[in-house]
Amino acid sequence: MLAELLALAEKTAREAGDLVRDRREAVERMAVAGTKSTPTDVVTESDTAAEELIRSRLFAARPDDGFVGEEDGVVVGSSGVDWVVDPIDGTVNYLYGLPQYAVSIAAQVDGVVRAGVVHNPASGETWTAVLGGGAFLDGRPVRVSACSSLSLALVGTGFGYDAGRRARQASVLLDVVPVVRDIRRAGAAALDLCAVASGRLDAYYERGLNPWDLAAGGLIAAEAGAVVTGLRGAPAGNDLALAATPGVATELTALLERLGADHD
Ligand code: LIP
Repeated sequence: MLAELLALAEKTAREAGDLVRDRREAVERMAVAGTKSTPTDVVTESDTAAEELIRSRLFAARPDDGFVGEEDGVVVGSSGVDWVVDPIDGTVNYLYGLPQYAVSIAAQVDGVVRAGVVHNPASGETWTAVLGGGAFLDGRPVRVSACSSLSLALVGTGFGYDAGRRARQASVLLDVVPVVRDIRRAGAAALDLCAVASGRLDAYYERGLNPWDLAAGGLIAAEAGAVVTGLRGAPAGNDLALAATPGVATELTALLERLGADHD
């Protein structure tokens, strides 16, 4: 069944990816259709159109499933399978025409994420994983890097839409920058997690992620050998999500706990 769920998720992510990419390429400037938590937390017509397409394809194939989507919320199912969907992760990048955004679809079975796909429509790259089956990029196996020291780690991170939250995240970063190789801020959590899975980053951490930012990318990173966790023994989640090579994870977790990165 996991292979079926993954195949459905991948086919649907590619179709939604084509839709949002074609819409983006058809215009010089993408319009903001609305805002959510703050004036900088934007939604475009492509976000909602893609979520509608994803929802209709998944329900056409599996009408009894549940659905958790960034734009249109929750549908409770009866099958035990719930889809956790971000139609465009990295919406601000999408708005500005930066090719760093992704369609992220995860299948949660009895509350556990067991299959996931992250598709970057601009680059065409597609990461996939099923629980216990390893992680893949365009069908080829991927593994995290061999980096085993925080001081040599290339670390990704991100900032929230709330100004106070960003100020707090920046103050944590002030203490992270001097003890790592360098920082990258790419702007899409799902792709940051896949970058860890592919060894393009040695670690990534962020406070404030939603389940749809984290579900598929978190599984892919874990199946590639990353430690995916929160702080103080908590699972990766809204307080803080961290994905890193085993060698870097211990040092980075200890540092972020000491800095209180999991609270404002
Ligand atoms: C984004 C995340 C990113 C984070 C942004 C935002 P969205 O998700 O992918 O890592 O820094 O604040 O949460 O809003 O583009 O789906």
